[in-house]
Amino acid sequence: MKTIYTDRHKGHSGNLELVAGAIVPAFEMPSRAEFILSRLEEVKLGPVLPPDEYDLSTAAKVHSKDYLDFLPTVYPEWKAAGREGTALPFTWPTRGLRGDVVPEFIDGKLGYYSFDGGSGFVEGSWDAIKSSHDVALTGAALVKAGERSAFALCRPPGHHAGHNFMAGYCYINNAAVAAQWFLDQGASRVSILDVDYHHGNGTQEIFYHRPDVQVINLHADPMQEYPYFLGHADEHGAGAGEGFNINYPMRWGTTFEEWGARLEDGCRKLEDYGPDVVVVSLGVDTFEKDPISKFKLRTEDFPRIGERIAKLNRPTLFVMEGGYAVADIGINAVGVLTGFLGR
Ligand code: Q9C
Ligand code: ZN
Repeated sequence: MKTIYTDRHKGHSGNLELVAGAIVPAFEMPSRAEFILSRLEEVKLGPVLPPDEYDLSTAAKVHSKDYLDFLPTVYPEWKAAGREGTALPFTWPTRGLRGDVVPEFIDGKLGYYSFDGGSGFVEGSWDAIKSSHDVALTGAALVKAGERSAFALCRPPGHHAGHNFMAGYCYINNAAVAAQWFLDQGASRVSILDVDYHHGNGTQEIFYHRPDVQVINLHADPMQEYPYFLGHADEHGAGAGEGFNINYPMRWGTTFEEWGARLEDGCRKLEDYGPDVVVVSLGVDTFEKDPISKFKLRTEDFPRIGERIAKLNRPTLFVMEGGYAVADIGINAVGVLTGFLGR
């Protein structure tokens, strides 16, 4: 399996996030991608290729133009305001407030275009965000060109980013952009299978009214876990998208016994849908030792995930999402991929 990777993610470092009553170093850090890269080299997964440059025309079909215009301006405007360190929002347009007027000043814009205080910016963030988008599309192009599978080693991740907001370490929704690109290249149906611990609220929101992308999410119950405000079992899609969104919320403490049964159910629904291509939002924060998560998957469970996905027998693009147990992230993420390859 070919991997797409670039060092350009490394400038997105030293970020802070707002969590549990404190501003702390972000759990989403450069070493995550480096551990995955060294593990896949260790097991000789396959060639590692740099991304090609893509314009944002496909991204503009899943994100709003004003949001995409905003992202590269964040850090320059932050500095112009005399600030340094991490650009973070601290106020948000909640229920009953004006959601139709974009503020002029950077603090207002950060709040307008975000869902939480988990998607900070530093000097190199935009370049990393753009490169992560390019990594996903380059992986998609390999699959379109006939590869059975490819691994987009994206950083930062994407599945919490919605049509016009960043959230949870995510800015551009890489998996959503890749799915849209497959459709634009002639696919009639794409399935996104999101196995990250957290619900992929951004992906769900983007495709909720559409029948051409089936979105299947296995995740921690939003009654207990971030992102809290989306991801319940009764969210089936709406309008033309009715029936094409499927959620499997699970309680804290869930083990592979239950998780694997939900994966089996989701895979059957995917087979019924019959997509031309599968995009896997690959998070490994379901791991028992993940520092921000509360599922109990073990290292030996991850290859089983890959094996089941391989049985779908569709062209498959893996897009990296979460996973914060840095010492084990390489073994677990690459474990899914070697499981998929049957070795
Ligand atoms: N103690 C992804 O996995 N913060 N994003 C939760 C942390 C948000 C995770 C509290 C977690 C976002 C891509
Ligand atoms: Zn996650």
